[in-house]
Amino acid sequence: MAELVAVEGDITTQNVDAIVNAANSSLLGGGGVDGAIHRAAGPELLAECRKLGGCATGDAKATPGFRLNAKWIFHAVGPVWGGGGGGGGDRVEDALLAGCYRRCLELAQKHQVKSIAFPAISTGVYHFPPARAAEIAVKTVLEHVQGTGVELVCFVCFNREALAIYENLLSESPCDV
Ligand code: AR6
Repeated sequence: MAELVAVEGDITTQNVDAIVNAANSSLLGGGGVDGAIHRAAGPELLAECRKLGGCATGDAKATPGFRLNAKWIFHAVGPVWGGGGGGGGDRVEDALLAGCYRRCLELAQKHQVKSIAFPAISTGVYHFPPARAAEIAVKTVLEHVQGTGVELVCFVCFNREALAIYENLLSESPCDV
């Protein structure tokens, strides 16, 4: 049984077993949530990331959390909005974003993570529309969390507007699955 919640705050200070990073395919750091996580985790994180050889868009790779409260960081690479080609209602970016959430839940199962916090992947400099991204995030977690052993999924929103989107979605969904 997993509970889904939304909170407003900074993902680097969450008391969970694993936090998810919105990384780029080099996995060598950047701005936004990626920069904040590298600053908070310390320089050991970059050294560890160098060993991973990058990561494909829609995939995720794990490192220790180093100086964070979280034991694990799952580095997910979201799509750049408009970067997936195609268009219309069935965009490549949607599937790639869903892949990030699905792969993080697989990593959570592998590493016996009971609680995990996600940021709103791709909704910053990658410009994925926030409401569409949140819908994909919640739907993908609801579809894939069962059987992973994860008991708490926390969507960490960086501002009140993002929080309102998630609260609205979660009020319409079964939040205990
Ligand atoms: N805690 C929680 N959420 C945050 C935090 C934080 N400390 N900081 C920002 N956000 P972004 P992306 C929110 O740009 O769009 C990096 O340079 C932010 O408000 O961090 O996936 C990487 O290296 C937004 O809603 O990630 C990549 O190159 C969300 O996190 C690229 O940016 C994601 O914004 C990835 O872009």
